[in-house]
Amino acid sequence: MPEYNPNVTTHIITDAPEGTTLRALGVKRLKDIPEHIPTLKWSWVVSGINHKNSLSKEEFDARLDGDILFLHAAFHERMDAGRKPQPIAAPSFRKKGKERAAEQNRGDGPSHGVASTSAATQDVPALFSESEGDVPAHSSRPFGALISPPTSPRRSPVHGQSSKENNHDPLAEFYPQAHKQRQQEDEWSSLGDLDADASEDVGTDSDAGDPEPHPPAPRQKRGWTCDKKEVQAKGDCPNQDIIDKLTQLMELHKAKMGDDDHWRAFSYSKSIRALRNYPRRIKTYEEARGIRGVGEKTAKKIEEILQTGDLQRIKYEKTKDVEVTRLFQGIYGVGQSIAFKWYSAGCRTLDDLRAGKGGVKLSPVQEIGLQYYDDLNDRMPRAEAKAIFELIKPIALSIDPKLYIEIMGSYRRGKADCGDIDILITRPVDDGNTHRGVLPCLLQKLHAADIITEDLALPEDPDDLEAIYRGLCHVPDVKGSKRRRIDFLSVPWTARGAALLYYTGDDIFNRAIRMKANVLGYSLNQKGLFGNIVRDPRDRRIKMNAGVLVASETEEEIFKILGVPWQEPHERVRG
Ligand code: DCT
Ligand code: MG
Repeated sequence: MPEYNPNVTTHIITDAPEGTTLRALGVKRLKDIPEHIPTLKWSWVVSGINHKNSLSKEEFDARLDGDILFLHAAFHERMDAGRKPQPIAAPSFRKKGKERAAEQNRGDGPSHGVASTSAATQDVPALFSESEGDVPAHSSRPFGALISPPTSPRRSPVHGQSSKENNHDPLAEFYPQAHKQRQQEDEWSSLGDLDADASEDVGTDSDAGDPEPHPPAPRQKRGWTCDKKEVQAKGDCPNQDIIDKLTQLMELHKAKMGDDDHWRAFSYSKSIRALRNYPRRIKTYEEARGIRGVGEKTAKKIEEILQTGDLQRIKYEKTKDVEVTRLFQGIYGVGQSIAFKWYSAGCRTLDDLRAGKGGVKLSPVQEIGLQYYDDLNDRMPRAEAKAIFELIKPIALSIDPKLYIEIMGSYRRGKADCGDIDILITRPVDDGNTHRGVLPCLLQKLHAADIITEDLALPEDPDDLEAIYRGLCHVPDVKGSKRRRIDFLSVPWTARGAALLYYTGDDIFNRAIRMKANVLGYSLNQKGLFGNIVRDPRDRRIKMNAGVLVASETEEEIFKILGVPWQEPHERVRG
């Protein structure tokens, strides 16, 4: 949430000391926080990530609802907070009160429920998740259920118009929230494979844990990232050298699992964001200190960079564990905690892993990742992606000439190099047929043609119209051709526009357009734009198909309804 609002907030997540937390919330004492809102440590969130798959539904619900909250209480004084029912009349469902609170807030702005002073989940639409909206493949969203967009579409004054046609952008006030979401997701992604017990109580004043030096500034009227075609080029920032050094330091902390590394990385990301928006070259410590989001310790580091052009702390933090775990995280399917596990088992090199040193055992997918380590850490030239796609397309059309097969991702955005090949498969249904069964047949033919070489993830039900396949491919009959990542995405014909939009990206553009959709009362995901969003009363998750489908067939109609000016794929570059 951009601001703490006790009428809407369901949980407060903080790993910061009491003073910092109170400042972030804008309250004087812990007592000022209502008893129905628990104040929890990050470990509560992580406990859900770690155990989601192994817990029974009851156990998992208990983690969400009260019973074990005290274990993760951020402050002793608030141990029991949240374990008593809310003081809002809620005759039929325990959770109804929160829903009602969200409804009450609906007229004022976005109704997200988790307030966080460090890092918490944000509203990330599910990515081809189960019908109840599970953890998306591209991002981590363990407790997305706690966060709800409004349940009915609120028409904006600019509904259906481009913001260019209407000079006033009524959504500009939510722009800072878009930045926060990205920042918090970045924090999540640093957890990598998500089995890490990465969170610790870092209740001490950390090196970089700067409290906000000033009260929140008035909201800036800037508009939505997705609405603007021009984006400030990286090189245009007058403080880029400072940002680069602080980014290095942030990445080093992200790669560590020390008590307060997570918090430090978060703090640096906040300062970096503030510096990106600062229009002038910083000249002094005082000037740096005066920027909202830059605290005392970061300002001192900025001063050091200004005076020496360097930051000693980077050398200090560049330790063996960081180096090794980074190396291990380059293996497909390996995140931070697995990398640390292997490091702790005594492995220091890829050869150590190959030899199974310290009893380390890799999964079949990690084995493939290790075998093609260099290939998979390399981006392919655009021409290679094109060549592979041009081999695949005729094979697909030989199965069914009416098939629609399109390459998406960075290739469709016109990028000169691609990390992988993202392919959409669907088929018009006007003749009464569908593409059911095409994907398994195509995969089998691509294996036979030596284009697909290894499978990484097969669809649960390959005959489903909606399925994802992940694997490796290469250009056959070319000596030394590298292994490349390839994804196939099969979707129903009616969902092709939403799928194209999502898988074309880029991710920043996607995030911005989804947030804009949420604020307008819709939910946008790779299946479509939905209105009248309803949540499952049992677990508060948004039912994927529970809303009313408003648009999904073409990208154009989705843009139009959301009031986003049409942009060609190559114009959707925001990252
Ligand atoms: N996507 C997203 N959010 C993410 C990751 C991906 O919305 N966190 C969307 C946008 C791009 C699309 O999915 C395909 O994902 P990738 O293949 O990972 O990204 P890409 O833009 O194609 O970049 P790359 O060249 O690295 O593959
Ligand atoms: Mg891609």
